[in-house]
Amino acid sequence: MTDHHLPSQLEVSPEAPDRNLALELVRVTEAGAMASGRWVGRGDKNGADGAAVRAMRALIHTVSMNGVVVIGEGEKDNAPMLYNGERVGDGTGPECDVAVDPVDGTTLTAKGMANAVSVLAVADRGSMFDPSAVFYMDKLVTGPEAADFVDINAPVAVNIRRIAKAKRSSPEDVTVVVLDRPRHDGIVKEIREAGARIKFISDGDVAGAIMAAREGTGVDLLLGIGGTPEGIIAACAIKCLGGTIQTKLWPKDDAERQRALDAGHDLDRVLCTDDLVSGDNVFFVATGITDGDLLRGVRYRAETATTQSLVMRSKSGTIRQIDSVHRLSKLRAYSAID
Ligand code: VTB
Ligand code: MG
Ligand code: MG
Repeated sequence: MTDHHLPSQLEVSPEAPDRNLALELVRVTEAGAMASGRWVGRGDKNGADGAAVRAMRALIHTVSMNGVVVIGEGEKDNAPMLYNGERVGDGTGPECDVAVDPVDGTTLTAKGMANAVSVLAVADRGSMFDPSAVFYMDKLVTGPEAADFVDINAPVAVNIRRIAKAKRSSPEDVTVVVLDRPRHDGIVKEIREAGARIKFISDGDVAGAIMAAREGTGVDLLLGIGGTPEGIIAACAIKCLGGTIQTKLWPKDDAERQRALDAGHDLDRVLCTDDLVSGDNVFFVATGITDGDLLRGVRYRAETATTQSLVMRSKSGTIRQIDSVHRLSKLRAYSAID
């Protein structure tokens, strides 16, 4: 007798639901957030960062992946953990690139200000852009509605008008998130002249990029110069959310410009989402450290800590928001201020 409920091999292979690595990765950013969350407001950004790094490194080795850190805590000499080139994961499964920012917003954490997050992204081996040549990049991020109408080489006013049109609104309705830095005085003026509104952030343009791409945040566009590693991590998020990130390397001085040219970079080239992370097998997770526009920060109570995380996968496009309750007595490792 044939059993009609048993699928044949052929039926299973192409369409079978596979594992969503992000659901394992989220434990790592939860651990990072819970550890650095103890440092909120303590005025010690290195303490906050170090706590997140140690907690994440302890947990990342439980994740079933064969990972290499390509965006991490810098070169081995300066950072003994989660350094570029470090192998992470339990060593099983396909090779992958790992980008980690244990705390995006160490100053935000040290001051107890909004939007500090712990982030981690994973993609196929060799798919992430190497950020080492240039420290900063110029960035433009917007969500799916307006993605096809923006161009980082166009004037700010043109992009704002096009976003307004795509959203059937007017430039006055558009809100742009910008890192509050003197280097942005020019674009701030242009945004104001175009009639749009500005939300300044003091740090944390990974969260800023997600706000620009995500529906319902009140932010339509991110503009300005921020860290190159954060640009690639943001591209991983955009891969999952839809929308676009367009960037250009932005050398901070002549020496860096020359090094980038010597390394073969074309500084006029626009690097878009797919140039920053190729393929469609990207996982992105972020856990809130402090309360923010995207995620609630870590809350501690007598017995428990709660976290909120964004868990996304490009292949399926699933966006999960995960609220977790952690029982501290069972999790001494991440709850200690060490
Ligand atoms: C941004 C932001 C980071 O650095 O990349 C920024 O996302 C880069 O600019 O949170 P500055 O050197 O002017 O700070 C951070 O603010 C800190 O890593
Ligand atoms: Mg950091
Ligand atoms: Mg950072």
